Amino acid sequence: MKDILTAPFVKEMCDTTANMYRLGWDERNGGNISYLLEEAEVAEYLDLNHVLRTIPTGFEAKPLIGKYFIVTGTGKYFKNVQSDPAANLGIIRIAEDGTTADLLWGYSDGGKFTSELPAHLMSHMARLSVDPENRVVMHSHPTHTLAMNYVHPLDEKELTHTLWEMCTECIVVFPDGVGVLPWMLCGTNSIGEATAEKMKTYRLVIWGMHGIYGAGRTMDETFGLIETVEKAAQIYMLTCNRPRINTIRDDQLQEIAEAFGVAYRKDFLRLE
Ligand code: 2HA
Ligand code: ZN
Repeated sequence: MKDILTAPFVKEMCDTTANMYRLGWDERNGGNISYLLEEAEVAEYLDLNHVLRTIPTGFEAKPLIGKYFIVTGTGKYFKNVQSDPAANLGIIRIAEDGTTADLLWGYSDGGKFTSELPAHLMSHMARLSVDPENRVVMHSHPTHTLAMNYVHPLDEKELTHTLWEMCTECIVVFPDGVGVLPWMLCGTNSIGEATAEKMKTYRLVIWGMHGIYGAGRTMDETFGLIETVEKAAQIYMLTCNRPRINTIRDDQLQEIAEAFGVAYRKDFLRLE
C-alpha cells in the first residue's frame, strides 16, 4: 500500500488550502473543501474495509452512498493543513444508510468533517445531476467579494452583470453567472438545500455577507472560478467610488461570449 501522504489528491488539498490562506481568503477556520475521489484511487493508499470511526452527517445523502470524499476538518485552519494533513483532513465514505460517514483516514486528533458538510454534499448531488464529472466543492471568504456584498445589490442578475463588466474574460470564465443567497445561518441543512438549489444552474453561489461557494470538475477549475470572481470584485471595489468614464458595453460582452462559444445567460445582459 502506498503512503497516503504522497497521494496527488492530498497534495492538491494541501496546495489549495495554502494558496487560499495566503490570498487572505480563509482567516482562522474560514473555508472548507470537499473533493470526490474514485474508489480505485483511494484503494491504492487505504484498506477500504478498515473503518476508523462512523460519524453521523445529520442528513440523508442517498445518491452519494458508497462515494468517497476528502474533506477539510471542522474548526481547522487552512493555514495548518500543509504541515499536518492527517489532523486537518479526512477521507470519508458515505455509508449504506446514507446518513453516516465511514472515516477511513484523517481527523487524527478526534475531529470530524466541516460543519458545512450538508452544503457540500447537497451541492455535490446537485452538480452531479447536471454534470457527472463534477468533483470539487469549495467554500471561502474572499475579501473583495465579501466587501462588495455590503455595497452592491445582492441580486444575481445585477451582481453577475457588474462582475462581467470588471474584466474582459469574466463572461468566458463564468458564463453561467453567480447565484446569490441572502444572509442565512450557516452550518445548517437549510443553507445546504438553498445552496444546492442554486447549484443546479450555477457553479458559483454567493452566501450574502459570508462568502462564496464554487463547484467544478477539478481543483484548478473550481479555484479559478472563485479567483476570477474575487479579481472582478477587487476591480469593482477599487473603482466603485470614482466616476466611471469607461466600461465594457453589453454588446462587447456578447461579442466575446460568442467569440469563445460559451453558453452564457443572455437574459443577464441588457441588450435591446
Ligand atoms: O468552516 O467557513 O462557513 C468555517 C466556515 C463556515
Ligand atoms: Zn464560511
